[in-house]
Amino acid sequence: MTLDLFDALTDNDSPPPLVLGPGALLLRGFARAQLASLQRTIDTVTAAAPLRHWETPGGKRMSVAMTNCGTVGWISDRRGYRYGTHDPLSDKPWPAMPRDFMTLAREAASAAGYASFTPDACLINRYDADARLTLHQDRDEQRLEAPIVSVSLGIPAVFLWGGLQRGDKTRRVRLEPGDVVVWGGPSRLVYHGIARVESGLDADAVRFNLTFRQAR
Ligand code: MD3
Ligand code: FE
Repeated sequence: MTLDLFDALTDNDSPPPLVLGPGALLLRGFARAQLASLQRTIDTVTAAAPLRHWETPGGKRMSVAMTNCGTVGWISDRRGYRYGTHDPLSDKPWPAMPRDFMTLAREAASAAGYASFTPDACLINRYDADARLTLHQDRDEQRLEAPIVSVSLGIPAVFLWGGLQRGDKTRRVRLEPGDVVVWGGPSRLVYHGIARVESGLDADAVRFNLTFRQAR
């Protein structure tokens, strides 16, 4: 990627490029028309499987509130990170993947060149003004050949995009509501995180992020 391309990417006034990095495609505004209906679907899922702050294996409370839908969901506790079929809070299966979620994830993957994406898990993240997600890799999934599709809603965030080693230089990319990013191929295992959300003057404003994964 050239410096010019990166400058264009981070400049709100210029038309966005599609290629973020090898295998990583930013579909700016891809979900913009569906933001209100997606939020209603999130509210339905979180009524059945409430957002909660997982404990890390090291015993820290995550600042991001999380829940899942799909046949499996991502879980963290003192025993580690893993995917499981049931919500540990209720011992019930995670809510099924809503049809509008599945359709959006498949259309975005297809637009990015991944023809047969079939996510079995959707992780729902909620960020309040103080929430952060430290630099990490997503490697708890058994299907690393499948991409991850992420959808941003609510207030914007500063996304950290690193390399394949934790110490690699990170770049900052502003993710806005309606932005969809597809991360596959050589970018599937890049280190990434959320530096902060842009709450501005509204301390109660929140950001939601959906990540669609093929975990099993
Ligand atoms: C790049 N979520 O849930 S989405 C996560 O905004 C996570 O909530 C962030 O990182 C969020 O694990 C970032 C963008 C994203 C998601 C997965 C990736 C970028 C990725 C996997 C590999 C590479
Ligand atoms: Fe991640």
